[in-house]
Parts: sequence; structure tokens; C-alpha cells
Amino acid sequence: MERVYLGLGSNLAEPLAQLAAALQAIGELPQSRLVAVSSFYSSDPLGPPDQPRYLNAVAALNTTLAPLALLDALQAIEQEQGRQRKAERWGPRTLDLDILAFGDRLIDEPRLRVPHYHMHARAFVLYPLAEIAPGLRLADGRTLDELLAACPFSGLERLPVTP
Ligand code: A4P
Ligand code: MG
Repeated sequence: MERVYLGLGSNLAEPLAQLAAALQAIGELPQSRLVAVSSFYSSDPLGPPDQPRYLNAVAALNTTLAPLALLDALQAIEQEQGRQRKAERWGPRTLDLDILAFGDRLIDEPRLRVPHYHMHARAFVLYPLAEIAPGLRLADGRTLDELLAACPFSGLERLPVTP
């Protein structure tokens, strides 16, 4: 079993329902067990400003799936929930599932880079991750504490209720 951390994000079509459905689907993945889910956070959109606020969370999964098999399964969940890939970078989406970390692996393939290449600068990833993985050290040696120290808690609101 390897421990995987997943970032979840949505800013279209009832984000709360999107994240709840995604967690349900992740919990049903083969060879895998969902072991923790962070609080949900409302966050300022990163990218084009003329889009709704996002709902973000982070989940922990134990799995024996290979990384690309997990990516395929996550992309199938995104498709299932009506994700339309558009040309616009960082545009609005019903559901985005990112692999943040995968055990001790460093992955640099055309379809998959792990640790996720933008997570270090994203409060909406780092703060929920810290809830469920305090003291985490990434495969490239960076610690979550270092990343948090360089990334202020701003544009982010921790919501009291999770489904
Ligand atoms: N890919 C490579 N590495 C990974 C990985 N570690 N996990 C590839 C998942 N996918 C990975 O992703 C494009 C391709 O990245 C995939 O086909 C996969 O093979 P995508 O989801 O199709 O495209 P994208 O998400 O639009 O692009 P990108 O650059 O991944 O965007 P991000 O980084 O996911 O950002 N603002 C707030 N507040 N909250 C958000 O969650 N999210 C985004 C999207 C923008 N602004 C946001 C948020
Ligand atoms: Mg993505």
C-alpha cells in the first residue's frame, strides 16, 4: 500500500455536491481505501478572476494502484461529473482531481508529474493537506512546514461543515 494525497477542486454546478460525489467515487476505487478527508475550504479563484469561488479539499488514500492507473481512474471520475476540458488555462471546472503526492515517488512523465508542480504556492492545497498530513515530507525533500511558512493563509475560508 502506498499513501496518496489528492487535491479536489470545483467551482461550477454546486461545488459541495461535486466534492461529495467525488469523495464517494474515490471511496469506491479498486485496490484502494479512502483514509482521511480535510475540511472544505472556500477559496479565491486562481487564474481568470471572472469565475466563481472554488471549493477545495484534500483527501488521503491508501492504494496498490499504479500511478497512471490511479490517474486514469481520477480522470474517469472527472469525466463522469461533467468535466469539460477547455483551452482556457485555470478556467472554471465542475471537478478537478490532482495527485499531490504518491508515496515516496518522484514522477516526471508527460501525463503525470508528482509532487504536483503547483502545490507549493497554493494555500487551498497546503492548508487542507496540513490538516490530514501534519509533518509531511515530500519525495523531493521539501517539508509541508517549509511550504506553509512561505504561503500565507489568504483568500481562504475554512468551512465549518463537511458532508
Ligand atoms: N497532470 C500532470 N501531473 C498531474 C498530477 N499530479 N495530477 C496532467 C493530475 N494531473 C496531472 O490537467 C492537465 C493534465 O495534467 C492532465 O491531463 C494530466 O495528465 P487538467 O486537469 O486537464 O487541466 P487543468 O487542471 O486545467 O490544468 P492544471 O495546470 O493542472 O490546472 P490546475 O493546476 O489543476 O489548476 N483556484 C482555486 N481557488 N482552487 C482550485 O482548485 N484550480 C485550478 C486548476 C485553477 N484555479 C483554482 C483551482
Ligand atoms: Mg488538474
